[in-house]
Amino acid sequence: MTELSQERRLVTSIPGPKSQELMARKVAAVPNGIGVTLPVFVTRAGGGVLEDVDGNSLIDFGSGIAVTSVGNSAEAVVRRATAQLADFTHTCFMVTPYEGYVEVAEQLNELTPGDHDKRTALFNSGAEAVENAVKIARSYTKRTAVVVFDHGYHGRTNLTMALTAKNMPYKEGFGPFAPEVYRVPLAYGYRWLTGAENCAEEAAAQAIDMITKQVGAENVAAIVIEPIAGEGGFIEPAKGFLPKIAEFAKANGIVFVADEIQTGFCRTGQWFACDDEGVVPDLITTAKGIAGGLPLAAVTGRAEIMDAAHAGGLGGTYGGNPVACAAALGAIETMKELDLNARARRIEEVMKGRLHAMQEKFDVIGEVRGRGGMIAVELVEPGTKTPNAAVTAALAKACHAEGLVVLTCGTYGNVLRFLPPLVIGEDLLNEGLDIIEEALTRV
Ligand code: PLZ
Repeated sequence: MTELSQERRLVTSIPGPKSQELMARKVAAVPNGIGVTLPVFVTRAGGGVLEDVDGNSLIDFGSGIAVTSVGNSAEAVVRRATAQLADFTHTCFMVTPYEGYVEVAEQLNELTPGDHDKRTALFNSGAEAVENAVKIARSYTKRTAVVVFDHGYHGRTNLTMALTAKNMPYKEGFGPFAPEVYRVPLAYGYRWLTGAENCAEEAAAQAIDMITKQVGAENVAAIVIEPIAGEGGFIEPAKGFLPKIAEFAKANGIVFVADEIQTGFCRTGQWFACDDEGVVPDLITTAKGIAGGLPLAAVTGRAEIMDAAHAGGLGGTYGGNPVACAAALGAIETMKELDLNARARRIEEVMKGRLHAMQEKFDVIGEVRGRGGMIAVELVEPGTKTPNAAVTAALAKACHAEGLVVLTCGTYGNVLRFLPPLVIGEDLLNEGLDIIEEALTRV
């Protein structure tokens, strides 16, 4: 097959006629509830581009929501997964095991924060990993309550909907939700009423006060937090907040769970976002970037906690599928070989440089934030902090029309986020930023 050329190329309007035809078939065959951000049907993808059925080539600032960090169809992922496909596709690890699963577990035990004795269990999706982290924490602590945070996102299954903060579109009409879930404040510096300087201290004090007074620390099995809130708006908790919450958990026998499903595996310029403040979680959930696009997820954590669940208490038919495990080993190999942490930090440097300059020029940009290849702008009504969802949607639409895939997020729908594959070329990165700048000029 010919090499995908790393360029933006528009030969039709976006979406083109063939994509529109396919979209009509989608509407007739797939339910409404499965939304589509940009109705362009993809035929091939790699590096920093997606090619569509009409022959357009789009710049990818989404990575399929932070998944293809190593790029689509990365060489080592394809090589290892292909070999595994030819050998065997499935046995069920719980029936007759295979080495790939154990190797992925060993890699995760080594790469995740902390040098304590660890174990890893594999699953299929992020939500399933979070569900299992809660099961494990409850089994270990013999407690039931779970504490989560404002702006948190943890999935779409029943328990993880309960853990997720935002109602629309994730929860509306889908209740009742799982009980014993309690939500506390997150240190969101930009919107903290008494100012960003006081945010970490005050937010942690409020969170701890709510846990001790409203729930009772002795009833809490787990505190589950994203070290950078992803879907909620790429909110980096004010420095000092995470360590304070982790300390509180430790002092009270609560399992501290870092949900690194979006932030993990080099995305933020470090193996895991918790590394940034030296926070060592008891359990860590991973998925997305772990396997270069194949469905795989994991719970990794302290051996004594992970081993608390009785034999046969955890699992699933497909968890740690051999092809997905082979892909994960290929993805991890690629991350190490190409030093994707360094690439992510370079992406941050380029993006923040350009975006801060745009912030000077365009007063709809309230804040530029994020780390590594996980960067966002929060858009506001000029001169205020009032969320500007309309301008956010218009900007995304303008970028899409020019062949740049961007995503929005945020509790208030006013955050434009950028998650390029970490292997994207710097020319494409800059071209994408040019498109964003032009879009800002026009809206
Ligand atoms: N935890 C931190 O980011 C998935 C959601 C896309 P699954 N985020 C993308 C959508 O709208 O459904 C996510 C996450 C964090 C958990 C999850 C859930 O992971 O693999 O989508 O189940």
